[in-house]
Order: sequence, then C-alpha cells, then structure tokens
Amino acid sequence: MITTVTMNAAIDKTYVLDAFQRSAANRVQTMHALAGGKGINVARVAHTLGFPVMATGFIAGNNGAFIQNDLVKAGISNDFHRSNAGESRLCLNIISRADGSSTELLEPGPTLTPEDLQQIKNKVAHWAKHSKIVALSGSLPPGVPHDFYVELIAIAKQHGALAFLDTSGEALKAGVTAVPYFMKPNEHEVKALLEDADEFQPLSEEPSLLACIRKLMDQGIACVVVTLGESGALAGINGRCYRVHAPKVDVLNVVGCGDSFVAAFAVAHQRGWDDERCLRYATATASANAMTAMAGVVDPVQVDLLLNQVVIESRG
Ligand code: TA6
Repeated sequence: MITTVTMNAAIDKTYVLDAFQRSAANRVQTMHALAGGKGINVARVAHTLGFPVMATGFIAGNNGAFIQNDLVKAGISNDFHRSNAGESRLCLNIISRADGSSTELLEPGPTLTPEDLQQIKNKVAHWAKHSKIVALSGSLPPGVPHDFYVELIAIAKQHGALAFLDTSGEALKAGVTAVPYFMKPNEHEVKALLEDADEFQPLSEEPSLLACIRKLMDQGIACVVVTLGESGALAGINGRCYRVHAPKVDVLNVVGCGDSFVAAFAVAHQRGWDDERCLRYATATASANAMTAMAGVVDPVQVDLLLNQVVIESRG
C-alpha cells in the first residue's frame, strides 16, 4: 500500500475561460472543484492506476468536509486528522484558452496547533506500518515547523516504509537532510539546494543539473528526479542518470503533472518494475494528466497509449 500525507489539503478549483482579462470581471465558462493538494493528487492517481492507497494528513472546517466527501465518492481510503483550526484552503487555477496560460492562486492554509502535529505524527506512524511507501507531498501550512518533514521521514523509515518527498523551499531544504528514498525537486529548487551555487551554471545547463542530481544521490537519496515541465525530466535512480523526453500531447492543464509522476513512479516501483520502466510509466502518467482539465486526474488507457512515446536516454 502507498500512504500519502497531505499537510495542506485543498479544494482545487479550476476555472476555464476563453480569455482571462486582468482588472476586469471575468465570466467563468467551466468550473471544476475537486479534493486537492499534492498528496491527495498522488493518492487519486495511484488509485486510478489500480494500486491500494491510504490518504492521510489534516482537514479543517466545511472545506475539509468537502475534501473528505470527495475522496469517499472517488473510493479513495482516507484517514485525515480533523483540525479545529479554521478551514482547509482553496487553490485556484485559472486557465485562459486564448493563450493556454494557467495561473494558480494558492492560499496558505489554516494555522495548525502542536496538538494537530502530534495527531498527524500518530497517523503517519500507524499507516507507515501497513505501507511500503509513504509519500509526503506539498507545502506546510502556517504553524508547522519548516523541518516537520524531517520528523515524518524518520517515522516512515522507522516503520520500514520508503519516504517519497515532494515539496519546495525551506521544507525541501530541511527534508533532504533526512535522506528520503525519492525526491522530485524542479530545476529551480534543485539549484536552491546547492550550497556552493557557483557549481551551478545557467539553469538550462544539463551537466549542472546532472551534477546536482549526482550530489544528492551521493548523500544517500536513491531516486532524484528533476522535472523539466513538458520536455520531461532528468533523473538519477540508484546511481545511474537518465534524460527522459516526454511525449508531445494536447495540453489542457499542466497542474498536477508532478503529483501524477510521483504517484506512477511509486506504483511502478511497488510493482517491482526496473528503473527505466518506472521512469517511462511515471512520465506517461504525467503527460496523461496534462490532457485532462483537472489536477490529479488521468485516463489509464491514455497512460498505456503514451508509454511507447516516452524516450529515455542514459546519462551514465
Ligand atoms: O501540484 C498541483 C497542486 O497539488 C494543486 O492541485 C494545488 O493543490 C497545489 O499543487 C498545492 O501546492 P502546495 O505546494 O501549496 O501544496
């Protein structure tokens, strides 16, 4: 089983407009509302791919009730801690058809209390005993120490589960010190992780990114995937590096592609597939997510159709 932890669950609202106009009253043509937040998206995609999941984390208020009901409707097992701290947040994604742009507005989320944090540690400890993978995904809301993922990674490892980490900023910087099994920084985040930034040439330089990946693998992190948007990813898996080229697809909404990658990689890993097949499956799933209007929603048939269009090159 894969347990996903969403510290900052959200209602993901996607607004589709013909042409978004700043400083104007915009009429929304299409609106989608779905339980979201990175960990929940990981759970939804892993569930879609047919793998047993348990979604945990915290929820609050009426928004929290919507999130939980949506997971129940989707048949996704969940065990969230219900906090008294206000309301779970909204995350908005405004898609403008005219220029294909996607603009996200992400609320900070409610302020958690020390009691909330203890409750979530208890839940992670409980479910980690029944899981091969614990996926820790997304931002930390106010009130949560920036190194909280260090504690959750330690709890996961203590109970024999592999820790997957997908976050950013200070939470990522601290989380890396706990040596997760898998991490998925984007190219900007991986630069921020380097102390001696002069080791890093312009972001687009593949050798520099590969040097960062190798440095992180040398620190004991088995899987380091640097996503490069629609062009794919650079990955270091068990000491070997790869350049992965994503298939060209008709993009509807790129939000959630990273979460879909994490979910599919975890599922493939748990199915015992080799490293390249894990990368292929994860990349095809991320591309399939871009073809749907909502984050964390993929068509498994589309995933299978895209598999052979993924190109993987060795980088030694
Ligand atoms: O990765 C996509 C997404 O999960 C959106 O669905 C939205 O919920 C956002 O990211 C939340 O990101 P955060 O880093 O604040 O947890």
